Amino acid sequence: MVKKRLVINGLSRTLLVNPEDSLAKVLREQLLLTGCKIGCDQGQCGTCTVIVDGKAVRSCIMKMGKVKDDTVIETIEGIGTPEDLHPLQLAWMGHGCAQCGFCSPGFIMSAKVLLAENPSPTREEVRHWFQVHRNLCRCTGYKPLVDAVMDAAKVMRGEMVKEDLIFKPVGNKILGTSYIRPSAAQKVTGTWDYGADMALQMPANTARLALVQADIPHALLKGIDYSEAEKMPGVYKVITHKDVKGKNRISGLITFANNKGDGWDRPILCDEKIFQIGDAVAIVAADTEEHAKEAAKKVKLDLEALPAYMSAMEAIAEDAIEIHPGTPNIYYETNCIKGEETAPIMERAPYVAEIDAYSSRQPHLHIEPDCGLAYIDDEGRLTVHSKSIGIHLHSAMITAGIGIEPEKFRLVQNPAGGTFGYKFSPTMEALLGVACLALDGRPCSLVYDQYQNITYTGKRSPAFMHIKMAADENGKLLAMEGDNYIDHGPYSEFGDLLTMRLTQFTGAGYDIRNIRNKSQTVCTNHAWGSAFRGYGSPQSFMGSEVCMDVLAEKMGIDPFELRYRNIYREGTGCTTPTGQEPEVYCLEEMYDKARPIYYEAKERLAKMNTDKLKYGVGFAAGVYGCGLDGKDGSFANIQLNPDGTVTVFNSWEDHGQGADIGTLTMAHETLREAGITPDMIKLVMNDTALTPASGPAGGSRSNVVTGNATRVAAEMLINAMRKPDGTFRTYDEMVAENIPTFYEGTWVASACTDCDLETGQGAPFSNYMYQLFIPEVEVNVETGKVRIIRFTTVCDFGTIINKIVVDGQVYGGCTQGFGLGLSEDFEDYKKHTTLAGCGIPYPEDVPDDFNIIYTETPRPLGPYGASGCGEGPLTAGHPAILSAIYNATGARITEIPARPEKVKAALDALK
Ligand code: MCN
Ligand code: FES
Ligand code: FES
Repeated sequence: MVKKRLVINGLSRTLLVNPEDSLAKVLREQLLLTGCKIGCDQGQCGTCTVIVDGKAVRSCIMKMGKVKDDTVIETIEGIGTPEDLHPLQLAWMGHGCAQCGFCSPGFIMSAKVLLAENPSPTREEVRHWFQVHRNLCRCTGYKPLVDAVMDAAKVMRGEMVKEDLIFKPVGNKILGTSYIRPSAAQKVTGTWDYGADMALQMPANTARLALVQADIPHALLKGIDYSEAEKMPGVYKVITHKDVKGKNRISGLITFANNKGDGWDRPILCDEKIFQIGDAVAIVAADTEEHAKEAAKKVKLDLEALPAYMSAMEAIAEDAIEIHPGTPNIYYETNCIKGEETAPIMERAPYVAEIDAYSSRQPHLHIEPDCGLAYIDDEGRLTVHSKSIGIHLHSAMITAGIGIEPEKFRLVQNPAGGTFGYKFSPTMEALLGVACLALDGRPCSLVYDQYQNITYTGKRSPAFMHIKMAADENGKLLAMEGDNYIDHGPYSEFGDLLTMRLTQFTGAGYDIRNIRNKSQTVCTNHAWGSAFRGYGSPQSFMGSEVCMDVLAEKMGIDPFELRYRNIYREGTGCTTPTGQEPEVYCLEEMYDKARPIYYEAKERLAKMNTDKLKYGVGFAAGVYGCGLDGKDGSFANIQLNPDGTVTVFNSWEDHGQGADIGTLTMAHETLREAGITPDMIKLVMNDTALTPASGPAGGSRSNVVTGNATRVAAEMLINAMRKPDGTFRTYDEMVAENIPTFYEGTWVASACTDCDLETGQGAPFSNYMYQLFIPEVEVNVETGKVRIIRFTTVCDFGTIINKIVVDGQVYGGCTQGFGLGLSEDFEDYKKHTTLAGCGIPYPEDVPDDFNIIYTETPRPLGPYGASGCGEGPLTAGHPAILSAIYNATGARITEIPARPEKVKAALDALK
């Protein structure tokens, strides 16, 4: 131990510290200054940035031994108060920069130093500053952050007043405006406590957990020896499958009856077999995290290695053994069978294109590592807090496995630092539940490090797409065929649903009357497949959008033109691939807006080419459905309080997208009729003990489905409050007249139908979102490096509920599409284990010239005309980038990510 005298947020403090500990650890664990967040703990993400003697420092890599006495340290907690926020904090709120908010404190501290050194930076200088300080954001695409710094700088130079940083509503209306989300102030002050922060606030007897994980992908588990581990310092218990009181399985909830598995394929703690690297075999519970981790290293596993199938093609080979004995490795097949037989059409058609394409195992790269905690609550319920984005769904998936009655189980969502869908899979929840019961109810916490977070959370399932399309002389699409495989990893959860998305979205956006498209789900030993923003559509469009480009090339027409000739148009009888009538016809207007931008870029870029640098523009279109298939529904409750305020209860889980502002706005738009203002609406969200089953926040369904349920609840209350003369009753008047003050709103997509299991035909979604992507790229032909220099997107999400939220969804989602197209992957268990190693885009990888154009076609079944928006931006940006690379160089790439070596190889092949 050493004694240090430090000046922290203006006050002198004497601390006793371990010189080997990082500054971040001391700030967080000794001083509970948890605004300093740990994303990577290895200097790659900047979430831990604090100011040390005037410099922006990543405190996770600064050892206390190096921090001298009298060092002046500033953290986010020291730069503003709720009444007097720093201009950067206000600007962060005003520009919607705090989506999940996990990166916000680090960015703000970093920017504060920048503005101290350079009060008038250019946008490029801001971007470069964040780049060299390794500030990462996974949600915002960076542009709003640069906007915020530029505005804060103006305020600090006296050119703008603080008040103008925040949107203020005119009158009592917030729908369609940039009203600030309720959680914004906590996020920018570092007081929005994520799971790892809450874990630090737990009582002294809390058990800290560490996992014993498999280091090979496929094996028989013949024994677990934890005799040495048990004797290690601080250890309370080593928990194995023998301690699990229930079935020890997570149910994958088979969605479709023709699935060959039963969904009970995933152990909570491995008992007979290891199915993938990282599988949890035991949990060590100890007094500190360090003790738990040290002891975990002492657990010895007796494993008999089995052949490992690391891709779909390996797992379907004839000699491959069944990964789950009794269930074939290909366990699900879906077919899109629409219109006439396609083979004769293909034969006759003047133009046919056929491609093989590969869509990669994209990692989610949420910056907050997975984490959670468990305890027994005051009503004796096993209570788990986690990042779950489906609290009721997950309860149903794990209670039997843990061995607890559903009514004795409570799941609460913590503030989440981004999930992008991986939290559709309930792993952490089941491990915590098992541990808490095995420890006789002792509270416990489990926090992954970034390595575990990357290697042991679900991934986007790779797809091998084989697509064939035919057109007539005029470029009218005649037919489409497909034969595709999804590599879903070892666990079946939602694998059938994902594969069904290939039936629903391959070829979507175009009037194709005849389709035969077969897709199969394959069990492998690589990372398990979980939901990821866009869910099935990036794979689908990697097939059909790339094929459209090749078809246009065969016909000698522009790919934009081929698409335009085939889009959904009213009165033509066109339908989606599943035979559903589009709910609106907005594509023509969107293409009309895109056309001049695309052609202007094409002409301009062609003139910019040099020997070394080639320029091109690409185009692709994406469509996505809002909802779970068929008659998706949701619940939301509302209550009028004695003081005239209103409380809304729902389980619209928040990844960071803005469930809070969504709920507030949906309720307010109706309640405002009675003079209720936004500050009179309280939100109670995401706790199975308190909030109704609104369904998971996946499939971009919440704005439509839970938004509608919230609207309906508000309408029920307003109708009850309305007096015959048109004025509204107060709470006291309601009580006096015996009128209930609590209402349960519900909404169901009643016009929808499930897709037929034989043909895939049906009307699965009440609403769709539509988006066009126009990237402009620069390709260095010497290195193969591709840079996106400008990006335009045209979107239709129906009525916009909150403008900065939707802008933020588009910037962030498209940026993930850039990563998908160019850099991100999780394939190699040695290389792809850090945020940087997985290819996450840093600020300078994303263009600042990033433009969003909206058309707002009201949706008949959307709340106030709104559709969803979360997933549209990650549908088809990547084929658009490949199309731009082709336009620039003539090299056709059909596998992502198009990393430099792949582009270089394609360029060399041209020669
Ligand atoms: N919205 C709006 N107007 C519209 C449509 C949507 O203002 N016309 C707002 C909604 O109120 C909501 C947000 O946009 O705040 C997204 O709405 P919606 O598309 O309904 O999606 P969900 O709320 O169901 O959120 C889930 C969706 C998915 S599936 C993933 S994955 C995802 C995403 O949203 N993960 C995210 N966005 C994310 N954003 C962040 N920052 N972090 C994630 O992990
Ligand atoms: Fe410190 Fe990532 S840089 S936590
Ligand atoms: Fe930046 Fe979520 S807001 S990581």
